[in-house]
Amino acid sequence: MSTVARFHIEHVRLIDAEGEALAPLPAFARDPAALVPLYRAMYLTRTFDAKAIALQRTGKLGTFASALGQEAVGVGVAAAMRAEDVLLPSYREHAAQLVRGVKIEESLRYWGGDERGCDFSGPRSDFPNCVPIATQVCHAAGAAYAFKLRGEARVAVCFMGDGATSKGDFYEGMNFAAVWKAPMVLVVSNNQWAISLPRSAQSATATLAQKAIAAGIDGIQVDGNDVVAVHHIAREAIERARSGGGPTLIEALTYRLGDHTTADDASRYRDPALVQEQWALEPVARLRKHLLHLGAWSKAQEEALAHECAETVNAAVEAYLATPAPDTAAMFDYLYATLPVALQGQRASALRFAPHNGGDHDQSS
Ligand SMILES: Cc1ncc(C[n+]2csc(CCOP(=O)(O)OP(=O)(O)O)c2C)c(N)n1
Repeated sequence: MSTVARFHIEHVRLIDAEGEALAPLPAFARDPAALVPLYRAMYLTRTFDAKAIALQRTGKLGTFASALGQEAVGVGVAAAMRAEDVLLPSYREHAAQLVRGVKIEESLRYWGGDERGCDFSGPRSDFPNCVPIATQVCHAAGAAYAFKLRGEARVAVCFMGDGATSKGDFYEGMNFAAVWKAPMVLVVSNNQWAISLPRSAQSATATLAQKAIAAGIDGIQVDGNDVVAVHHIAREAIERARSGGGPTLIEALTYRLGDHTTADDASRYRDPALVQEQWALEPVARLRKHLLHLGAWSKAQEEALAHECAETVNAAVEAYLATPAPDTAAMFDYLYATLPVALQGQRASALRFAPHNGGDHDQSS
C-alpha cells in the first residue's frame, strides 16, 4: 500500500481577542492608516444592521438577515477586491456590499421588498443578494470563466454560509472553476449555524476548508473575527486567481451573534450563555483594541465615528422611506420578452387595482 495524496489545512489568525498581534503582521497591517478604514467599515455595517432590525420591528422593512458578528469577513474580503472584480453575495453580506459601494438606501430598498434595491448605482456588475442557498457558486464559476475567456483581469468573489457547502451547487461550481482555473474565490462565512442546524450536524469534515481538496484547489481556514487575517488571506487568494493561479476556498470561522433573520428566534434552539461567550471574540471590539494598543485610535475618534455612522444611516433611512413606490407593471415587464397571455390578464388587473395608478382596492368594481 502506498500513499497517493496527503493534505493539510492551515488556520490563520494574526490578532487575538485582546487586540494583540500574534506574529509579525503583513506589511499593510503595520500601518494603522490602512487599518482604520477597515474599522470604520465594520462600524458602519454594525450601525446599519441595528437600524435595519429596528425598522423591521416597526413594520418599515421586510424580513432582514443580520450580519452581527460577521462584519470582519465581508469587510476584510471586499477591501481586497478591485472595483472591476465582481461580488456574488449571499443574503448576509451587507458588510462586503457596503465596502463595494452599495448604498445603504439601496440595501434597505431590497430588504423592503423593492427590486430596485438590487440595481446598485455603485458596483454595477456586482450580483444581487442570493437567497437560494449556494446557487451563486455556479453563477460565480460562470462569471469567472467568462473573465478568463475574454482575457479580463477580473475575479469573481463568491460568499456563502457553512450550510451552503452541503449543497450540490457548491461542489459543482467549485469543481468547474477548479478544472478551468477560473479566477474565482469562494468565501465561506462559517457562522456555525444554518438557521437552527449547528455546524456539527452540517458536515462530518474537520474543517469546511478541506472541501477544496476534493476539487484540487487550495483551502485555508482563517479566524473570521480577525479582519487583518481575513484581509491578508483574501488579498493573496484574489491576486492568485487574477494571475491565473485558479480558485481558492477560504473558510472564515465566525459566529452569528443575532437571529438567523428577523423571522427567527434563536433562543429557542441555542444556549444564550454560549452566545455570550462568543461576544468576547467579536471583530469590531477586537480591531478597536488593536488600534488602541497602537495609539492609533482615541475615545474622541470613536465618538465622532459613532455620530457620523448614525447620521449616514439616518440619512439613508430617510431616502429609503421617501422612495416612491415601484411601478406596478415592473414585476411583469422584465421577466419575459413577450408576456404570456395568462400574465397579460394579470398585468391588466394589477394596473387596474394599483392605488397609485389610479385604481382602487374594491374587488367588486
Ligand atoms: C436552495 C434553498 N434551500 C433551502 C433554503 C432555506 N434556507 C434559508 S437560509 C438556510 C440556511 C442557510 O445556512 P448557511 O448556508 O449556513 O447561511 P447563513 O444563513 O448561516 O448565513 C436555508 C436552508 C433556501 N433559501 N434555499
